[in-house]
Amino acid sequence: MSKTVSADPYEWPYDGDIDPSRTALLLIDWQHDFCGPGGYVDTMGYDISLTRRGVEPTRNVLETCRNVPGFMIIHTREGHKPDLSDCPPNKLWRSRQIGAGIGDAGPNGRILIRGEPGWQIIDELAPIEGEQVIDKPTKGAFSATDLDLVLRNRGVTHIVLTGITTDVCVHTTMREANDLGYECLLLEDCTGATDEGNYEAALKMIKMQGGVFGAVSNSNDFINAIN
Ligand code: C5J
Repeated sequence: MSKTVSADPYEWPYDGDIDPSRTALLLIDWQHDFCGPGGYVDTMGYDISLTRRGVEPTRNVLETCRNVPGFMIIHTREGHKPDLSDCPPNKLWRSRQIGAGIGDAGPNGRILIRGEPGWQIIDELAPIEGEQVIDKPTKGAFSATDLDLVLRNRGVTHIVLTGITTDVCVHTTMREANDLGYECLLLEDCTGATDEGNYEAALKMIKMQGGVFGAVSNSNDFINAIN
């Protein structure tokens, strides 16, 4: 393969062709709690059509990557232990303030609790055998997980990000990855936020300073590049 992706603010990646053996597709928190009816985001009163709209483009990217030998695929899930021992008290307090208390009972079981229906990844993007799933009590996928170790063990140096929400878990993860030296690309139609202004701002922030956190592209350009 000798391919790069048309991206903003630079043709991605910075160091030449995409090498599938050194690249991972990251699917961040495609869980019912963040894009399904009765989940955490819905219970907070936000519009889940904004967080759902990346599902189809992401499915196309996922299917494409599944057909590229050696392309690592990693899913993440945000959630807490049933006894909430891994939930910081301030995170718990804030969730209660907005009427969607972590651990409270809801239509999809206890909100953001591991093993509950709301915590599951949606069927459209569910992991299949051989794909890694990283559970995290955090917004970023690197702190409090073994994601960095898993990536380094496979020699991964480049990460393509999809997921929800753009301004929270996706951004935090992209910033962590960038600080750790990973070369990052976010696919803008494969992500969504609970607020359109935050979505736009999150994309803009990535592109400042010549790509301070990496670059931004879209599903079509990425698929065309690796096909
Ligand atoms: C949030 C996430 N928004 N997955 N989590 O609380 O972005």
